[in-house]
Amino acid sequence: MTGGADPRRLSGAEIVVEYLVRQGVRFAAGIPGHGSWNLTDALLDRAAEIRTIQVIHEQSAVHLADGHYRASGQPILAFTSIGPGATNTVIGMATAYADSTAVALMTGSPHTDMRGHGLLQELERRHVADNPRIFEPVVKEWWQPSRVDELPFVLHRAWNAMVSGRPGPVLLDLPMDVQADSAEVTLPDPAEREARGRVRPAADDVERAADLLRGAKRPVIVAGGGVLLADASEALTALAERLGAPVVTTWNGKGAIDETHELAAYTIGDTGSTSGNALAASADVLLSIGNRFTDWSASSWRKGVTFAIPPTRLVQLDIDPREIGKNYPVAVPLVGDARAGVEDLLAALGQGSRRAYREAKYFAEIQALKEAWAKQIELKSGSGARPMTMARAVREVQAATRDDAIVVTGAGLPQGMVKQRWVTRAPRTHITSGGFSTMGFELPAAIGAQLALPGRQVLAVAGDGSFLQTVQELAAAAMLDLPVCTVVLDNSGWISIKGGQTAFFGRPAATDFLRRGEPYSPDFVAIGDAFGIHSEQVDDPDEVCPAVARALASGGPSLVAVKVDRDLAVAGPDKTGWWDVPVPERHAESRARQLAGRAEEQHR
Ligand SMILES: Cc1ncc(C[n+]2csc(CCOP(=O)(O)OP(=O)(O)O)c2C)c(N)n1
Repeated sequence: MTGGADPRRLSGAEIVVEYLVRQGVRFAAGIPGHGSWNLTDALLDRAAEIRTIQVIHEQSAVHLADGHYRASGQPILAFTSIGPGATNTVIGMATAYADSTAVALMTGSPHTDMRGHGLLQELERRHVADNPRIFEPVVKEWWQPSRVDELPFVLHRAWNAMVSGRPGPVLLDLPMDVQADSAEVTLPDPAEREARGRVRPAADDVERAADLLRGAKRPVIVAGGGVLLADASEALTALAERLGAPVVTTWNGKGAIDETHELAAYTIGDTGSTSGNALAASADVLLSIGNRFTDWSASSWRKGVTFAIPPTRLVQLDIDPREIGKNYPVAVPLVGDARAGVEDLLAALGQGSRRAYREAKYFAEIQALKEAWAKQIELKSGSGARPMTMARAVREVQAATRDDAIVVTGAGLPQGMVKQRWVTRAPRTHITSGGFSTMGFELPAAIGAQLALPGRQVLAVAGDGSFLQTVQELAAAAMLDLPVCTVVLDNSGWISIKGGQTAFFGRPAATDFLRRGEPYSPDFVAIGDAFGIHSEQVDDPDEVCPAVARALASGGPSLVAVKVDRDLAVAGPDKTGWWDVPVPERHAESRARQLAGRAEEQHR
């Protein structure tokens, strides 16, 4: 990397671009406008280093950057004009914030000397140039410099905030005159500014945690998204083997361990696995890593369903001290990086015969629980019924892919189905908007993942409702000619919502897509054709794998629409835990169930 010793005269936009080049950023995704003309002009001069990617909606620019980061660990830039373009990104930033992923967003802002006058799309009635405050709850930091010579400082501060500790999105709201003005500046050398190294938990805490784990009869490891963010999978697997502990995963933790490993006990929570929940709930010592115990993962904290803490004793490892003890009492807190913490635990535990656990009764129990779960999922996943189950469709889609293929999900039944039934072999190959569960995330995030890893198979697996929220990005994929394959699991409606509403309220409401009383779907093949990409429709379960294989072999963007069963009995993932949904008294039975469950919840 080049140093910043010599002062140079650069415009604000050039400073931004030069800094990004020094950080190794390879892409800038967005939609230009008045507010970012200077930036896109400066990007033209550095096109060899940073490629500008056109999306069709600004939400997608942020999802694309997010997908790039989740797949590769490398942040890129998303950019917009001022006002509506900027505001269009809020859902993307919220998605990144919920899941602690690094996204750099630059939005345009009014000229500093015109602030407050209502220039362009300025929001100024409460405070001048107020647009960024819309983002306040969903960014780690936001900056709005007023002078060009502030930029070198602002850039390294913002970058550091984005990637250090618990990562998160940051916003640079850059006035148009600041983008245009020039100054003599010395650009920071990133190497001299970055918070390098991994934060290690306190040594005495590590010793106490190791003692607890050493003495455990039923240890369980819960891996959250923090394991993947810290690239801790290898160490985690070694620790699991050292302890003979099964590894269960949250939505974002899926992929922390190869799911074909004998100690992988799958996902937890309400649409997790029976093995994951049974083991986590009966652990004597639970080691949680980079996991924030959300309601989805913890079955709304109902005791004994996914967790029972106490009597389980909790060792909680997290980079963010604010997560420690938030939802459960902690026996040993470990504040630190997931990989450093796991490596330190391994060192403290010392040598032990790695695979001796196979002799233990506990191991036999783990295997029995895994087998029972495998048998259970076979019912829907192995079904030959027509219309096909979504579970079968997911199995057939995976059958057409390589082990290192990346699957991206966003919301609804496909998100839960993939979590529950896709066999994830490697870290960063299961990408989902876990915390925010954002409809429309799949395709743009898949484009970002594909840009990051061109040699990989990348599939966006979406429901029809979710896909239609960002369908326009087929144009982005087409212009880039990327081989992203979108699989639409089409059940003519928001069927996850219908299922939930029916289960909890006894009747569905405005969730089917109907036309003249019949289930309605647009012609997805015609949509693919209209965008000029390979597209197919499949109704027969035996045809899904060949169709996806053809789509992947087409070498360009593709769309495979799969008709799946709408019948609620088979439509979704298996319910494996508990989810607290408030219902009114007029739905007496359902309310009684909710109140009974609530009485056992442990979050207060
Ligand atoms: C942007 C956004 N809006 C609303 C929701 C609430 N929501 C979650 S799943 C879902 C329906 C998803 O429908 P579809 O993608 O067709 O999948 P299905 O569940 O029908 O299989 C909705 C409305 C959400 N998660 N994100």
